[in-house]
Amino acid sequence: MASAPRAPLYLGLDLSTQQLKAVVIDGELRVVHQSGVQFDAELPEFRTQGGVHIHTDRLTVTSPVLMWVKALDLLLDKMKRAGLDFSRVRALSGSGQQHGSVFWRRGASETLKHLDPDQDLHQLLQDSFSVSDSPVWMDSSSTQQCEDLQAAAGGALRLAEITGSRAYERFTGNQIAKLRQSRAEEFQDTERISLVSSFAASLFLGGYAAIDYSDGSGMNLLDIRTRNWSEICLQATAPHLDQLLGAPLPSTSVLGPVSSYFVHRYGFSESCSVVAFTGDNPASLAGMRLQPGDVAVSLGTSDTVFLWLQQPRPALEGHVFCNPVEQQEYMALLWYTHTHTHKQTGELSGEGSMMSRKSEGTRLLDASAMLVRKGGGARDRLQCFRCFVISSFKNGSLTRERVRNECAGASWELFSAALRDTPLGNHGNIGFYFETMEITPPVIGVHRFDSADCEVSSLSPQVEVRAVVEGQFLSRRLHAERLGYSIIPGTRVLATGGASSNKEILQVLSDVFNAPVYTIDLSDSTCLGSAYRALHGLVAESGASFVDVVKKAPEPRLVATPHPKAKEVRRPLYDDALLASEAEPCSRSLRQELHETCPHNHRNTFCSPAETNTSVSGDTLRCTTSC
Ligand code: XUL
Repeated sequence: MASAPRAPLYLGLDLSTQQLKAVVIDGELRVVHQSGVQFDAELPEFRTQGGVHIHTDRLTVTSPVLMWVKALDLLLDKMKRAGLDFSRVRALSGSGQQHGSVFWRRGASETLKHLDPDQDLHQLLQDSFSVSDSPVWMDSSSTQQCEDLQAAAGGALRLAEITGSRAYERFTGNQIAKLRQSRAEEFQDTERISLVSSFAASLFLGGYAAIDYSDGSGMNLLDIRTRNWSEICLQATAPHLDQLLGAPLPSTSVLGPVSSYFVHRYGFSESCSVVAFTGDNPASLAGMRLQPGDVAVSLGTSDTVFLWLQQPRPALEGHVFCNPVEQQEYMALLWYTHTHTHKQTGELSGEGSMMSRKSEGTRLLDASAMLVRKGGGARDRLQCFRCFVISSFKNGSLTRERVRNECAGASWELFSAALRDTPLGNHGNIGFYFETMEITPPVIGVHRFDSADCEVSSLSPQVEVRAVVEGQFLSRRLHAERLGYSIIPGTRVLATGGASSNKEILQVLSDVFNAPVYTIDLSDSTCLGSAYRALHGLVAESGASFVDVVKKAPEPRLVATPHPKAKEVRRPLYDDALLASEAEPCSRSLRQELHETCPHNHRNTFCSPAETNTSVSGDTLRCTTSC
């Protein structure tokens, strides 16, 4: 049933790595409009690949901030041409790729306040950024800053206790520290630092938007208990940083009405509310409406696995994020089990022995219990605690696309046909495809193995297609299991993101997880989650819960059930090799050095107990390739 002509609408946006998208829903939660702008194809003047520039060091990854602004001009023009009546939009919210940062030049806040509706935003804002190339989540160039921050905070664990995560290169605080050191002049000229999400919200507000707690948890700067910037982290990162960041706010906050620029240029109502924008992963959680026992797999530029666990199993990798929809909850709890020991901090004794790893796990469990205890008995809270676990994988859709281009004539139809024509288990052929430094696990390398578990340099095109998809999903499943995922009656795998519209890929997902796979009608839960959050933001202050507000949303659709033989397909080689690759107690910087100094000149190397030893900075590292 179509909505009444004047019925209110809610707009959700997502500024992701490769595109800017919008979804509009009505009060019945029906999708009434969708639009998008692809950066590479529709804004070729910025010369991005997959929406980013990868610099010559292969570690620095940025996106032109003006490309994002111009994409918003294009998107709103498209929506207007498609006949969307902006005056009906009661509230809008959005999300951005997590961790990325925008540096506003001195004077930009004045410019934002007085935007001339006769001009495009990208013209008006062309001089408003002190740094034109924004660091994004794919960047892994701030290892030194990570080590410095951990040392200042009293170690990786202490930092995790404060901010929810040990130091990660892509996390914004470490990117800010790197920029302050390497581009002092631009840094001096900076008036405000936004996340990608709060940057997009600022455009709509006509003023600087607050960073929300949930996206703010991905910066290594927010104290997730006090929900304020951590003094220790601020000081270790940059002087007067709190002034550059502004005060963080709950993710459900209404930030204010839309700026008069949008009222005059596009016909928005003056009373349209801007609800705080958040990160793409928190927004996706909102869009998928995860339930206990579910595992959600987002198949986008990065692949992300979200879990809702009643009892998290301690592991050594992870992020705790504040919950984006329920103010009193934490969204993500991810434990880490492998030791990124930074020797300077003297954090682990016993050189990563099983004992020391076990005790680190226990300490993390204690830290979590401390978080959980807030406001109630630990046991009770632990049981009702909304424990979302997130693992991020950098080698997602870009890797699948590369294999599609090389092995399936750049056609998704041929890619799907290859999956149909090859059996589950791929006759024992398998591959690891970590083309860029992975996040989980932090390794790099492409390795293919035949049915005799011998490393081979190539596989036939059809077999390669299945190898990449099975390999990726086995890795996702393995990490999910290590975090406590197990199939229980009623377990659902919820798939979202671009590749979730491909039936054959979802069949492999179902077979590998040995559980039924469901999708929501829209392949993109992030935008939908933003539209839901816009609606919820209007009533959150009065105490309405998110679950109640979205209960009318359509149920996910069953799209694949596991093959009866799925249970029998086991990949011990894959599991062993991946677990072994993570057991090595060496720091990421050493891994990178290894990459450069492998005596056998291998292009693709990663740490693992294998035959060959090589010595870097006094630490024993190993090259996995059979030399
Ligand atoms: C999450 C992460 C990625 C980005 C992708 O920590 O780095 O999932 O959010 O946009």
